[in-house]
Amino acid sequence: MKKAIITGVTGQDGAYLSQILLEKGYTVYGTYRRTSSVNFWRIEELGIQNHPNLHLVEYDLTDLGASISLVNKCEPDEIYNLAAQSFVGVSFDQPTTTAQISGLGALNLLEAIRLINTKIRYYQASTSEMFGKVQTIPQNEDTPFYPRSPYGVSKLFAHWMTVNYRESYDIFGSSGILFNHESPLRGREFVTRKITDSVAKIKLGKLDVLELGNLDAKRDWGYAKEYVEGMWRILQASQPDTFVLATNRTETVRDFVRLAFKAVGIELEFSGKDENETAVNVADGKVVMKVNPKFYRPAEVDLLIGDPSKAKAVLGWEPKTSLESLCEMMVKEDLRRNEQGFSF
Ligand code: NDP
Ligand code: GDR
Repeated sequence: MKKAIITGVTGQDGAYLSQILLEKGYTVYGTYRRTSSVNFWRIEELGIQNHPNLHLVEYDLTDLGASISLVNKCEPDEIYNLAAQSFVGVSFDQPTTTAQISGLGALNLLEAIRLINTKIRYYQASTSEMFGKVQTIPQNEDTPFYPRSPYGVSKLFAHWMTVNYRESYDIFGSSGILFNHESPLRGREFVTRKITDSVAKIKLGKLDVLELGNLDAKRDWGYAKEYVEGMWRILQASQPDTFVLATNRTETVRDFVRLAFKAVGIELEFSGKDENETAVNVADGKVVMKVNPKFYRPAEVDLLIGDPSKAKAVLGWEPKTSLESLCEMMVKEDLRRNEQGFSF
């Protein structure tokens, strides 16, 4: 039976990856941070919190000693480093913390592997945010990087450290450059879930208006559950390497708003431009979405669209869920949660 450490088990990907590794017969050590109120709502929603092969371990990625003792104690075959300060917007307000967690944190784990057992396979959660300012489309493993946020810069450090430890110490360090992936377990600070939760509340009469920032940003959105399967495949490959996981379709934030309202039967009409843009419900003329510049970022990533051909060719991985189905799934779950009087 294989043993895996998943850092960030309380996050979206950590929860889904734990679920699929448990299904594959792994023993999973899922790490969570000590806070005054630890929240396990995602693994509870997936019904795996009491799985006999899931061990929850307290751990902070920024602590080198803790990283060494984690790897020492668990003796894993594989480590999936999913923990991060993952919110791009916050990284502008907390750049140092972001660099310590999302950048240096990865190095702590690589050091632990180098010191304890170089046979451990390591997965680094890299990101399309490393491409940042668009240079070529679609983006693939050879596209030059140009990060546009402290988050993107920190992740680029972790990415290159993974490559460097692979080349320097022969460690099986692989990096998945994943484009945005969403699900009903997505945090509510991210735009898709913010939209689907707000649409559910508007439909149920609990909210009047959804406020958003830049509606012109284009993203390549996939379904998180399929992407964590891709992470696992990346570590089962015969060689350590770097892979892009994406859908190769890009849409604007505005398009996602339209889709989400459509999922509850509301047709929108958009008018105005930039910070004056609004959308009304065609049926009753009420404003249900408006732009609030407080959600703008100091520097934006305008257009992401990934080319996952290498992952398809080498790993047999490809995305299956359309953006329409993903959006409907998220809206449906948010309607259920809001009807039942709770929403995480
Ligand atoms: P989440 O924000 O949902 O989860 C992040 C996890 O990291 C949480 O469990 C969080 O714990 C944990 N964490 C944060 N700081 C620390 C720390 N100092 N020590 C230990 N754990 C910590 O992210 P996702 O699940 O969406 O993403 C998973 C990974 O993939 C992240 O590294 C993200 O940057 C990256 N990524 C995500 C993409 C996406 O579209 N989702 C795309 C590309 C990359 P807590 O619950 O306590 O905050
Ligand atoms: P992103 O995701 O920055 O791509 O990072 P997010 O959903 O936060 O933003 C996507 C785009 O939407 C625009 N936007 C808004 N974003 C938020 N959060 N809130 C708003 O109100 C809003 N209005 C418009 C943003 O400006 C942006 O252009 C995610 C994270 O999961 C990262 O950890 C991951 O690495 C990347 O995806 C790939």
